[in-house]
Amino acid sequence: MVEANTSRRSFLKWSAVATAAGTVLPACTAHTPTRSEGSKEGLPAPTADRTVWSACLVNCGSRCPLRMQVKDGTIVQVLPDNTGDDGLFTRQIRACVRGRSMRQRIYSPDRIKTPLIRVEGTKRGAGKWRKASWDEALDLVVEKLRYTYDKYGPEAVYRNYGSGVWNAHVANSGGWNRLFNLLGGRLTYYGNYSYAQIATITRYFYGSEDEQVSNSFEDAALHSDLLVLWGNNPQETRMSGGGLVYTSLWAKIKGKCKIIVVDPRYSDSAAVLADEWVAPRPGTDSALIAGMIHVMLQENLQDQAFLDKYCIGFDEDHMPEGAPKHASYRSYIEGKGPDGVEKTPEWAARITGVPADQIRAFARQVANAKACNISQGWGPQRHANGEHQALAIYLLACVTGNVGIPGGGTGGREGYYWPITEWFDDGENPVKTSISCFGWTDAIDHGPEMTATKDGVRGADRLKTGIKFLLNYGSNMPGSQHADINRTRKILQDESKCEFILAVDNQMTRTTELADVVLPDTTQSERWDLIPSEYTGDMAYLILTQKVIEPLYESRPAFEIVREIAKRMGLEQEFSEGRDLEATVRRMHAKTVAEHPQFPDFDQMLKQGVYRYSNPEGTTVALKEFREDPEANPLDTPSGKIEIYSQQLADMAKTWEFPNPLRGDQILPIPAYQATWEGAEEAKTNREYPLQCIGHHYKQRTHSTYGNLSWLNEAHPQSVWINTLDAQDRGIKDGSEVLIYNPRGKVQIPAKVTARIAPGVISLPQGAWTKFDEHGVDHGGAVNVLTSQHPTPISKGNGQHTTLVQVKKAR
Ligand SMILES: Nc1nc2c(c(=O)[nH]1)N[C@H]1C(S)=C(S)[C@@H](COP(=O)(O)OP(=O)(O)OC[C@H]3O[C@@H](n4cnc5c(=O)[nH]c(N)nc54)[C@H](O)[C@@H]3O)O[C@H]1N2
Ligand SMILES: Nc1nc2c(c(=O)[nH]1)N[C@H]1C(S)=C(S)[C@@H](COP(=O)(O)OP(=O)(O)OC[C@H]3O[C@@H](n4cnc5c(=O)[nH]c(N)nc54)[C@H](O)[C@@H]3O)O[C@H]1N2
Ligand code: SF4
Ligand SMILES: [Mo]
Repeated sequence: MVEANTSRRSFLKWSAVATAAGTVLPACTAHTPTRSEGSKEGLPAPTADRTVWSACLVNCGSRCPLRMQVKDGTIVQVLPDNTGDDGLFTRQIRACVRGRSMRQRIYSPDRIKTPLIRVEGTKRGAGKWRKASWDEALDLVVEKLRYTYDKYGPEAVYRNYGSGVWNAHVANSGGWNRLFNLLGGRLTYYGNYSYAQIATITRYFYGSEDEQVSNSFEDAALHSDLLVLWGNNPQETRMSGGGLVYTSLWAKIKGKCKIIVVDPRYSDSAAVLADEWVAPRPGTDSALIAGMIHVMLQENLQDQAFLDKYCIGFDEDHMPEGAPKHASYRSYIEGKGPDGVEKTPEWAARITGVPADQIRAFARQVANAKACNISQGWGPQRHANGEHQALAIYLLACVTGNVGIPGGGTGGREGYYWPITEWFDDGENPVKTSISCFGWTDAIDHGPEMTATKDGVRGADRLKTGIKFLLNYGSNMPGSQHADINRTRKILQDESKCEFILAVDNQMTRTTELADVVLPDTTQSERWDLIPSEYTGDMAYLILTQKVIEPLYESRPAFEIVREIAKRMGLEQEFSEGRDLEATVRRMHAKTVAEHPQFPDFDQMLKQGVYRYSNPEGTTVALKEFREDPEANPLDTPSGKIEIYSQQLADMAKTWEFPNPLRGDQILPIPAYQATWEGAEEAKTNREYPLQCIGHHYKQRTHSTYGNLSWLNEAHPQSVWINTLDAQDRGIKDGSEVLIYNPRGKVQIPAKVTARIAPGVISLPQGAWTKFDEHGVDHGGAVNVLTSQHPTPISKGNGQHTTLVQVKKAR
């Protein structure tokens, strides 16, 4: 926490704001709304003098416009979008409970008020700061940048993964990427924490460099008779009214499809949308699918014509040249492969916990549907065997011939129409070496030991140097979101490893606490930007966000911070071409309009705030061309077909190294089930840590963002979901304080005892802020105190839903 750093001027400014916020609080929480003119919400009329468009732009997969009510330079109320309607392609982009709490984030006591420098001689994370002037702080950053480039070269400079300002046209990079590129480049990362496993593995199956999305929910609503939400929870993870919370509900209410949810947790999507719930143990979906395909083969329900024409590797008659005998997927199912085990529903039931009869019934429903959209979320692939979990779900869509037809899908995530607006130009990074986004703590700890075939270094055989200059901008990785927080903190506290850490945020977080210098960014309401939609299905939009209020305290928009650094390094003209942030935003908008004249001009956007447009093709039907003519439109795989057996993966299995392999560290050429370290099967035999712990994405926060607000803590408290039977065994009652622990850490938090989670599984919603006591026990409920940094085998990504723990009543 920052104390004693606030200057008198900013203190006075702060008290004024606090008082203003204090006086208006009741307006927001009042329970006596009267329907008033100008307010569609039925809220009390705002006592504001102006309404200005802003937005919530956190990385929740959507973006929501906000209509800020401003009085005397203070935001007194936050209202959602009031344009659009309830049409499938013209929907209102209503903010969720988080965006509507924006005012509490803007005026939070955790706001960073001035630049801060860690007090010399104190440890990183000790929380001892001295207030610095902008000049002093920026000079220090410039000195450290020069030193790092001179002494270690550009590969030692790293901007950490961070999604706090995701996808804003300017704030997304904040100008940092452009600056680094002008300075000679930086070590980059590939992949992301969201879907590293599926993004990497897809190229071997469908041949695309990213995940292969499925048909959109709009398409499902109009054309499917069965929608399977497979580890996919749109009601909680896509909460914008402009996005999938709405289109999935539309599919339920107005569509003709039945909905099945496959999730170890009875999620909000299961509660709101599902006709049926299938609850496999985490990390066992590929076994469930093997059991289902066994049923289909026994009953001849597979779409053999599709498999023969569009795929290789399903059976022995369609294998690539040189593949060994009995290596096809069908041989694996029939027990003719190397393991000799037939994948009957009973076999699958023992691994997954799903009863064999339910597996049979589920298989028949999927196979007999005329058009079934299997829509895969990213929960299943955020596991130790995530790559093959994702492949197996793709496979089910292929075996049932649903790929490329209206109402069907690829087995990937629901499709979308990507916004077409202009992006800030980052320039080109001269450094071609990259690491997996999950590999940065290793690159700090032992960078030069990291190689291509062992650690997935790309663009070079090995790293030349470790990371020496770390930027955390809009990122809460070090303190909250990366795995194994205790290990991460320890690595960062060793100043001989990473020599300089810069954090740029607007809240004092568990990450900024670990930095050497902290710079105060503004919130979105204190700066200009263009914000596109993201995963919103077939309707896209653009929001012009304005500087609603003056930057609080001494904060500055990141873009202006970077411009100052560029100036000190003699690069201002190259960096900004003489434009400030507002001018940069205006220019980008002008470029968008020049390319797409249908977009309203800037003055019109100032008035209307948000501009909607939709997919010119109607709804997204993924791989339609391939389905129509696979010869003319081959996939980018070696065979041009869907590769259920991948020779490339078989070859990688021979060359990639796993020096200290854990169970599951292997590369398989087919989407077979792999038991893993800390997986479902290990849970059954591990007496010390017998519970599987996942950490779902939760309504209270977007990751850690919004996690420090009392309104949201009250609306959606942090607690650990535990099954009634597991709780009974341990004498735990609903609301009891429990200790969750494993060798990596300890968390103490109230229990939510519920039948809404499968026995043997707990879920501690990810993203909570740690609150360590003097014994190192976290009372905030941060799941990453427990998770492992061990990377997944192929993408070297984050299997953060794979963790074994024990739970007991806390004394
Ligand atoms: N165990 C576990 N861990 C996970 C996951 C999981 O499922 N389980 N999920 C992973 C996933 S999918 C992701 S995407 C990552 C997300 O991890 P992060 O990208 O680190 O996301 P946040 O925790 O929201 O942190 C974003 C930071 O940006 C800051 N911020 C917000 N607005 C601004 C701004 O305007 N300017 C600046 N400078 N900063 C701002 C916020 O205050 C916050 O500190 O977490 C990953 N971690
Ligand atoms: N409210 C809110 N919304 C968010 C975010 C947030 O933090 N809060 N984060 C955003 C971001 S960056 C991302 S990447 C997405 C994440 O979106 P997802 O990755 O899809 O979200 P998760 O909650 O990790 O997983 C989805 C569901 O999968 C289940 N699950 C976990 N393991 C398994 C498994 O092995 N098999 C099956 N079948 N199901 C499993 C979980 O219980 C959960 O209900 O959400 C985005 N939206
Ligand atoms: S968190 Fe996402 S859904 Fe909620 S208001 Fe913000 S952008 Fe919209
Ligand atoms: Mo994510």
